[in-house]
Amino acid sequence: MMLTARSFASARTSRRTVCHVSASKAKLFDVPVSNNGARNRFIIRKKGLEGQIDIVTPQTIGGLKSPEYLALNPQGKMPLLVTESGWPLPESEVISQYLLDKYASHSPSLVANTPEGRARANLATRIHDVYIVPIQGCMYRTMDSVETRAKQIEQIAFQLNVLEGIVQGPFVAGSEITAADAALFPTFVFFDFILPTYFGWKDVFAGKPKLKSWWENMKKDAEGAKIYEEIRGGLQGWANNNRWRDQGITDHVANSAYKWAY
Ligand SMILES: N[C@@H](CCC(=O)N[C@@H](CS)C(=O)NCC(=O)O)C(=O)O
Repeated sequence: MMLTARSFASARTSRRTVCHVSASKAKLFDVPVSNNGARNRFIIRKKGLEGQIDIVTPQTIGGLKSPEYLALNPQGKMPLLVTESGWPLPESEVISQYLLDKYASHSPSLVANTPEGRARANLATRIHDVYIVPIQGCMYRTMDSVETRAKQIEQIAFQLNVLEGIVQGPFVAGSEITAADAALFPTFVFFDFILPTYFGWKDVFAGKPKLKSWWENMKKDAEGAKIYEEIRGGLQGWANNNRWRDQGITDHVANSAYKWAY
């Protein structure tokens, strides 16, 4: 994913942060449009951990592909948590689970209170991470093959139906918000913004009443609303820069030999 021009903190503030907090305050490297990192931002805010963890853009140390960042995360991806002891921990779901564990005494727990609830949350997160995240770029990245893009859009439609069968309501694992809601919701902001506008979908939630009701519940949540605004703001920035035209996506979707809308 491309870095958005918007950042959480001004470069000046962030440079200052990098200098003085390294030994005492953890840092999450992320940007507003990043759906994977949004699950960690959601947890940090829900648990009120802003005093313990700063959220800063990777640009503060030269960007995702800079030697400084790659030394911390060789994958060159965000999010990345650098703990208070200076340990770099990548991978958003691993970071989420670490935050739940490390800050278990900060409510809400964001963990379901039955084995079945926890399994349901883990299942939804796993479906999202294994079958959706690796292909989400088909919605907004340049791709050589129109056929591959079309197959991946079809796969997203399929996985939405799988998730409809998993979500319990009102939240993924039942009555309480868990880390699974934090993981899925940001990606649905992508679906909701991109699929109708650029791929001709009428309604991402058509025929999926459980997901529809969950989506509305999440948008009403204070932290959910904040994530919604952050990601939509980033996507709107991409739209304003004609991203979908310039990445050749509009041309792909104009090819009526393939199905794009579900
Ligand atoms: N499995 C990783 C995926 C991380 C990922 O793909 N992050 C995106 C932003 S949401 C990224 O850093 N993209 C930049 C790139 O790949 O160059 C996770 O869950 O943290």
